[in-house]
Amino acid sequence: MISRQNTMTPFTTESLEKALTEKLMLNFSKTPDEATDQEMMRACAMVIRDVMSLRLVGTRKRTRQEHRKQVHYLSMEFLMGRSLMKNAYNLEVLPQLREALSHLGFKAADIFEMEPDAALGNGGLGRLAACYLDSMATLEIPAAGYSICYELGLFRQKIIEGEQVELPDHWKDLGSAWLVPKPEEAQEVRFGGTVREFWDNGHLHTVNENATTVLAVPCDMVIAGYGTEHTNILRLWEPHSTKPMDMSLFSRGEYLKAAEEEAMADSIAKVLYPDDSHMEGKSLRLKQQYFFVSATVQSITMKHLATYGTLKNFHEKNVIQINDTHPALVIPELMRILIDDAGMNWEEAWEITTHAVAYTNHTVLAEALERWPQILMERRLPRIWQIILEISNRWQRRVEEYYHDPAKTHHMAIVWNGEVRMANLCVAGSMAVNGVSGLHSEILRKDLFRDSCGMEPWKFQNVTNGIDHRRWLSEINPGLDSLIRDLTGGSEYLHDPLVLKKLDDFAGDKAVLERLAEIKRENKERFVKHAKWSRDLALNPDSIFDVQAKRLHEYKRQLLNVLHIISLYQRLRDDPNAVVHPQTFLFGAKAAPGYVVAKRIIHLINSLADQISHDPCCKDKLQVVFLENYRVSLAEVLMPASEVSQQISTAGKEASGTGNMKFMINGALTVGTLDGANVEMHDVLGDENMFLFGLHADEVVAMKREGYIPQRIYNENERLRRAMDALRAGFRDGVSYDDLYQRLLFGSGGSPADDYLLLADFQSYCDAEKRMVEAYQDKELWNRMSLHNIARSGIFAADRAVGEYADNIWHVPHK
Ligand code: 26Q
Repeated sequence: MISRQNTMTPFTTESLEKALTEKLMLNFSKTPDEATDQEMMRACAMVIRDVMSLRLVGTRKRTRQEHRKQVHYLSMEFLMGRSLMKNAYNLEVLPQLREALSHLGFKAADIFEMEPDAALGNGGLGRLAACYLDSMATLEIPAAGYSICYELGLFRQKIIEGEQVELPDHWKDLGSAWLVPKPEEAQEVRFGGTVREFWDNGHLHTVNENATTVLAVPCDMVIAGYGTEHTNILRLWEPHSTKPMDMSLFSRGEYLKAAEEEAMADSIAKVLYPDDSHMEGKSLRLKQQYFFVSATVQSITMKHLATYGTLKNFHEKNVIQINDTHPALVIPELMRILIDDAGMNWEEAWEITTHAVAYTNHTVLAEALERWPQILMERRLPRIWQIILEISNRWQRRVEEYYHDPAKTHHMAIVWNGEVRMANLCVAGSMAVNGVSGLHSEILRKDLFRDSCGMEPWKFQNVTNGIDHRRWLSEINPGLDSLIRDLTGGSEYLHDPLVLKKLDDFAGDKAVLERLAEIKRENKERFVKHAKWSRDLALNPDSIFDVQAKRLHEYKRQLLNVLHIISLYQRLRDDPNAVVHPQTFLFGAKAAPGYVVAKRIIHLINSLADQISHDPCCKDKLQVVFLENYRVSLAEVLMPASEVSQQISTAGKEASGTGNMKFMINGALTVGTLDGANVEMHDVLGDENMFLFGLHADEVVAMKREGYIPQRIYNENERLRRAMDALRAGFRDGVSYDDLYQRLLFGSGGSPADDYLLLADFQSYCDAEKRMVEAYQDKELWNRMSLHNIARSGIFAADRAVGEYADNIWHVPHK
């Protein structure tokens, strides 16, 4: 029995049992034997939250007293997943919680399973923000995350007759257990109306009249660090209409205004936009952005004023990190507050703003870069529009004076052709601009932002992404965690992920390699059980678990994976000995609801899965599985069970990737291109510990420049041609995929033929897959490679990445 109690562990099993029992009685008037799993989950959340809230008081007090600089991390997305196990882990009470629950007649696993994922994000960018919250708290950085309290998280995906169907995700029903509303800290956000300027006392004043006001009420989620009492918050803004609708108001104008405000408040936080690769200039999205940005900047500046009595030192005590351009309106909003509310002049306000804001870019895909119609800005945010225009004009003058080159003026412009280019606004208004992997940052410097970089080279930095290794290894893979503790002499790696390097010393130790294999086997069996229980799938644990789990996008090339599987299937039909080791290909992917091609690819994967599962010649040799509703909690069972990680994007397109790191740290081997952070994985692993293939980023550019003709490859490569022809004909369900075939060979819908060079990389990919299967035959070799992957994954910890932000961009001290 665990009954240790010190300052770090706030509970013994007994005290936790008592606290849970009390919570159940106080809140639900039930004893533990009367309570449902749901009620118990709520009680757990409340008890854990109480401890964290108490710690928050201490952290706040210290931050204020010591006048410490604060980090404000603004993101439209925080893909938090579940919190109960994570919080119990960070408070170091997870074993006590499991035991207490069992004493009270509950199964801990069932209670954890009750919790819905907080899916307030699409994918990589949102999950990154969540991992960084954990590291900022653990590194004892005074920080807060800010976003929107969406009513519905990312859609739930159902596969019906092979196709994706989207269902609403009502995460708040239980997920709200972690939220604490703070109505007394509400802020008013104004939309529309007109701007009136007037002189008073020799000062020009600006007021926004007849605006529609929405009240922003914070709902705070407490974030506890690991092994520290330091605690931060994630502040999610919830829109409310300013006043309750007054039916007795007969003044017509007032009545309609009230109705308008109510409608606006109701719509703003309804849904998270489910598209992570295509920018659409939707008015509601712009309202969402300004809503959370304005509330955040008002709340930060107000608190700063309360402590320091002035905003003149704002940039010395605050840094605002923006997660891509989505919160870019912080720049004009901070300018507005400094000028209109604090009475500063332009130069002074600009100096403060451009020393307080830092921008992280997450994509170079042209279609994903935010550009907003000027007309929308003018109407919805008239004062912000004026400020953007002034920023744009001044920036343009600087560029002209520096370059005297109209081409560069055009390229670097903020307002151009009736549009506001948010990336250029961010570059102009930030003190630092960073990419998220070495290659990506280089592409930003040399390509996307080359002219800005020529003028202000000091702004451009790299911070390679990282993942929360406590969640993505220790918490979800207890077998591996215990092996690491045994081999490295304790839990030091949890605070210092580079300690994992010690595992390299055991590369020649057969017993260690065998234990590693046993752990993987157990995790595979756990996943098989989970798949059986949750989806009634029958998986073969003796097969290679080969996984591609990520959002569905053409640049990520799930279709290349499919073409290879089709080809393998054809070989198997020709020759029953063609498959040397049984293989299971697992896919997890959501497609943006409006992305027709991505949805077709999901359908194709399901058609192929169906074909293979009905063909007796594939039995115990080949299986394809589409995992429905891929999300954080599913990734948590999938990663530890994975053996092969597919990271096969067209080189130059994937900014970093973070799934690649989660697979690596769980001992899966990567089949991948030299793209994003794969490049840095290759730097530490070498050719011998991963399966590289395909064109390099510069070769991709050159091939496109010289005129890429996929039909040539189709004509010359018989293996490819057969696979493509099968795609065109379709499978036993009778669905033809001629559209995808045409898109690859001739282009469609305005896209050039094979825009992502699948055909160019096909043969090289097949060769890499072959090398992978050969390596798998040599158990010892495979296990050693797997060990090296885990050993060298330490640099991909979020603690390292956040440490770099703190040192090089935020200039704040950390543990
Ligand atoms: C923009 C405008 C309008 C509507 C939606 C959007 C939007 C929303 C989400 C655009 C992009 C996103 C998300 C992008 C994203 O997740 N990018 C990924 O970020 C990861 C973290 O840095 C990287 O590892 C991935 O390579 C990158 O694709």
